Parts: sequence; structure tokens; C-alpha cells
Amino acid sequence: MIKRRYSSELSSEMDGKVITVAGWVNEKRKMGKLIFLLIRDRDGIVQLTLPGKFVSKEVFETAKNISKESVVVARGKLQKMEKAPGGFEIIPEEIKVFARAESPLPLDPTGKVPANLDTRLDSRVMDLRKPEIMAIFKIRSQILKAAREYLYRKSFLEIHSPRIISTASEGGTELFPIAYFEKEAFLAQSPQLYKQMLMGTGMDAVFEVATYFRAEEHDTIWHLNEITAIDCEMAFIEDEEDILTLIENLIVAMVTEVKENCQKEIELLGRDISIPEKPFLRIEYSRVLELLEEAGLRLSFGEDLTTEAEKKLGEIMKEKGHVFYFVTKYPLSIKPFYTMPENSEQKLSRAFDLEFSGREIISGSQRIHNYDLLVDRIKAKDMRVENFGAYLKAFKYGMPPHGGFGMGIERLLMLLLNLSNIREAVLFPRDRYRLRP
Ligand code: AMO
Repeated sequence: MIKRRYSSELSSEMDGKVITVAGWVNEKRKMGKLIFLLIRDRDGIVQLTLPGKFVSKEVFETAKNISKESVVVARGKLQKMEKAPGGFEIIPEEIKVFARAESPLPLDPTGKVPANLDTRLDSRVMDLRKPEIMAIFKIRSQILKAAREYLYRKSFLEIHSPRIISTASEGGTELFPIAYFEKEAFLAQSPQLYKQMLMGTGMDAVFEVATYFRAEEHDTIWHLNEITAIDCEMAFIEDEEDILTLIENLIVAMVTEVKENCQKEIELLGRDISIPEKPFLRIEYSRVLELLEEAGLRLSFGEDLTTEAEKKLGEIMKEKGHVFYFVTKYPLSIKPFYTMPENSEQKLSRAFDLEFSGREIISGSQRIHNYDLLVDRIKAKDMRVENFGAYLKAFKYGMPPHGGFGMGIERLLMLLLNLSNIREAVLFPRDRYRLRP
């Protein structure tokens, strides 16, 4: 490794020390016999000051000819300088150019020239050089770390289920077919069937940071075709309430960690994050219909909440002081085949969603663990029982009561950071029209 210091490790108290820094030329200013190079690294910006009189001719010439965004490493004495970023500057004795950036640049990483999201995503590497854009991904990393740590503390086992599958897990239509030798195969929509099968093994609490592939044709600010999710399943639950409690604790742990460890990034984004209060409200689907009707929006029983309905509900909840709230007891008819009916009437289910300011970020349920009921429900959904042979087998020989959920990380980030488009929360998003970079 090249021995260097990050900008965050430097301060004016190191006055007089010889320091090595490395990064990209964020800006270059030339004023006669004086050149300023602003060097950007992962953590911030350091100013190199080159007074023609005090630096070697070679170093001065290198700085003079360097293009913006070139990669350099520089060694020199740190000096206190109030006007410079961080209150210090470095007078370089040596500057080495590792890679010269071509000009003009496809995108200006200083953000002085505004660009729309499509242009930014086309030049994503340049876009990610912007500190406020990189901040989103530092927060994303922190949020996943917090989730993992919380679940490990609660004795969940991290698993990896197949990403290549032979049967739909979430209903049938939204699958990406792939070429898999002579067989029919698809990219996995979720780990659903596998995490449930594991409940029959004794691994009674599992999670996966999973990729969902969804061949949905939506082209909205809320939808992606490749999604990252935290997918959990646990056995020996009493009912879905056990899962709701886990979710509350997990969300609070995740947001708390971000707030505590990402202050700089939150500031860069100009956001304010508050830690949600527990317990989150539980509100039954039928009550949601009543509230919506009072607000002038009529949905009939059995309809899923539309985007408009979710938004309206978000407004109603906001007035009542709720940011996160669970919608529970959904009609069985609109939930997947594996969902546990509320009772023998089979009208309601033990499925729920977690809403965050008018948008679903989690869905989950208690699952059916009885083999015969599961077969009935597969048939009731007009799905072919023979496609579920390996899955059903796990229910024949001892399956405990269980349940779980899937949490969309991009949706969570988008809402938490108030991003205007879900694509902002993915390094290299995949949508209907975007397969590159
Ligand atoms: P579901 O299909 O509701 O449930 O997905 C769970 C969560 O994943 C996110 N999500 C999406 N985010 C962006 N774009 C999409 N196209 C998209 N699709 C889903 C959402 C959603 O709440 N197997 C169940 C989970 C379970 O019951 O355990 C499932 O996949 O945030």
C-alpha cells in the first residue's frame, strides 16, 4: 500500500509535519506564480499550495500541466492556513501523477455544472466521486452493517439461497428466464421458498442480504428490477406479532447506527434523521379502508393499496404522528399462497406490510406450516402443485410454525434520506431501460 493519510486524519495541529496524501484533482487554480490544487480523497479535500518561489520547478510544472480529476500522490510539509479547507495546506516537495484524466470530463464531480439523473448514471463513476453522492453509499453500507450486527446478536444465521431457481416464489409472472443448459430456469424473485424450507431443519432463525430479480415493467421512481433486501425467517413463533416486534427493533437499531455513525454524511446530504419511536402503530387493513373512505378515497375489500391510497394513508398517519406503521390483517386473496389465513374462514390473513411515510418498505407474514393447507392454497391460486415438489416435501416431515419478512433496502434508504428517485440508492441500478453501466 502507498503510505498516505486521508484528509480526515489531518489537522492544523500537525503543523510542520511531512505528510503524504493521494487522490483526485478536484480543482486547480492558478494565480500568476501561485498554484492551488485541491485534492479529493474518500473523506474530503486537502489543499496543496505551490508558491513558485518555494517549490521546485519540476513540481510547479507538474501542477501547472495537470488536468482536473487526474490521480496524484503528493508529499510535503503541512502548514497552518486558516483560509484553506480544514485550516491547513500542504506545500508539496513531490507530486507524482498516477493517471492523467482526459478532458473535457463527461460529468463535473464538483457538481458546479448540474446534470440530470440519466446523465449522472451514464457516468456513474464520475458521479460517485461527488462527496454527497458517495455519502449515500457510506450510509447504505452502515445500514446493512447495523442490520447484520443486530441479527447476529439475536442469533440469526446468515444464509445464501440459490439465485437460479426453477419455480416462481412470488406468484408467477415477474420472472426473468435464463438459459440454463437444457432446463427452464429463472433468476430468483426472493429467497422465500428456501428460507421457509430451512425452518424445517432446526436452523430456526435465518436471514439473507438477498438480491431480488423482478421482471416488472414498471418505470417509476419506486421500482427497480434488481433489488437488495434483508430477508428474514424465524420458527416457533406464536403469530405474526413476533415478527412485527423483531422488525421494530431492527429498524430502530439500523436508524440509530446511521444517526450515530454517519453524522458527516447526513450533513452532506442536508438531511435530518430522527430515531423512530417504538412501538410502531399496528392498523388493520379494514380500518385503513375506513380511514381512506373518510378522507374521500374509496377502495373495496380485497383491493391492494394503490400508490394513491398509500400516499393518502401516509398523510393521515403523519397527522397522527406516525412515520412507521404496520398495516395488518390483509385479505388473504391478495397475498401469496404461503400466507397463513387468519382463521378457517380464509377471508383475512396474517400478512402485514410496514409503511414508511406512505410507502411500503417491508412485507411479511406468518406462513402456512400445514402441508394439506399449503397444497389447498397453491391450488386456490391456480398454481401447479407439481412445480412445488421439493418445497412441499419440507412440509411433510415436521415443519414448525414460522414467519418472516423482506425489507427493500433501496426503498428504506430512499425514504430515510429523502432521495427523489430509488435509482439514487443503487450504485449501478437496473431498470427496464438501463443495463449499463
Ligand atoms: P415483496 O415482494 O413485497 O415480498 O418484497 C419485499 C420488499 O422488497 C421491496 N421491493 C421492491 N423495491 C423496489 N423495486 C421493486 N420492484 C420491489 N419489489 C419489492 C419492497 C418490498 O416491501 N417474499 C416476500 C417477503 C416475505 O414475506 O418474507 C416478498 O418478496 O420494499
